[in-house]
Amino acid sequence: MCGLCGCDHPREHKHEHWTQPGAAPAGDAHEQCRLQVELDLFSQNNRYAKTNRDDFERRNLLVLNLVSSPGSGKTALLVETLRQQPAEWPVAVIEGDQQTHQDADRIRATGAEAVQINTGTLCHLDAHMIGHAMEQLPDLHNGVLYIENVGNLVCPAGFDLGEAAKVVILSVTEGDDKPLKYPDMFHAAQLMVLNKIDLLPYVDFDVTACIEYARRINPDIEVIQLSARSGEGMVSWLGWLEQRQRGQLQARIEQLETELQTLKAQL
Ligand SMILES: Nc1nc2c(ncn2[C@@H]2O[C@H](COP(=O)(O)OP(=O)(O)OP(=O)(O)O)[C@@H](O)[C@H]2O)c(=O)[nH]1
Ligand SMILES: [Mg+2]
Repeated sequence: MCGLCGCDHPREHKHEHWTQPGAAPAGDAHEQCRLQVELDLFSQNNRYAKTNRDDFERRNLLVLNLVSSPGSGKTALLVETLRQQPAEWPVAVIEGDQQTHQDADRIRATGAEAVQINTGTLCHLDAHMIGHAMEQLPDLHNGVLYIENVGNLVCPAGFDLGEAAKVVILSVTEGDDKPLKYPDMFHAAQLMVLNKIDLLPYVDFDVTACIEYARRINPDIEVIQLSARSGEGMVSWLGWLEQRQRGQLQARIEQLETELQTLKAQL
């Protein structure tokens, strides 16, 4: 049995391709096995994501998956959002980090409910983890669920959690070329938040170029510039959140009206 992927292929098959991507000859048994494991992983995740999405729709929850490299300001943005957003919005946060409960503690300090997921060696949240985290949260309806993913600009791009949108946060200290270097994430996101704009006078960051790079990857990506520290631009972000909630509510109303018509037709 193969000790790497657990398949039944004989041990003598070579595994160079695991440490040297692309080195495996086409059709290699273990390469096929690895691809199958990946396919199974994604299709299983997609099944859990669909269950989550159905649940979120039923509760009329706007669910946002905040993704970025470590330290871009995801938690800072969430803390500021929770302080400034209308008090009547029901809200909860799922925090993903490899280790520690620090971010969930920062969220709870605002008075909001938060669940911390520690992923250990994993570099991303997956849909199954979100389903379990939901069981630990109060029964939330007609509000917003923020998911702060593990700080990583690569892996979280490939995992659907059942969210309505991925929001990629890029801080101006990271360099304006990131959309080109990590295209999957910017392709998957519906909104790019450019954070830490209070630091623009001190860093070599070309905002126009960055937005052009992001739209080269994803022509439809929306952009909001803000500073979670100074509060500049927060109005645009809160407006975007409100608009998304209204859109979601409208879609839910239309869905219920269609279901009602179907039921009436059966009378
Ligand atoms: N100057 C400035 N600093 C900021 C801003 N937003 C966040 N920071 C700082 O950036 C650092 C990282 O912020 P976090 O909110 O912890 O970043 P994060 O993305 O949640 O980090 P991870 O959870 O570790 O991935 C902290 O020291 C924040 O105070 C901002 O708009 N301006
Ligand atoms: Mg954080």
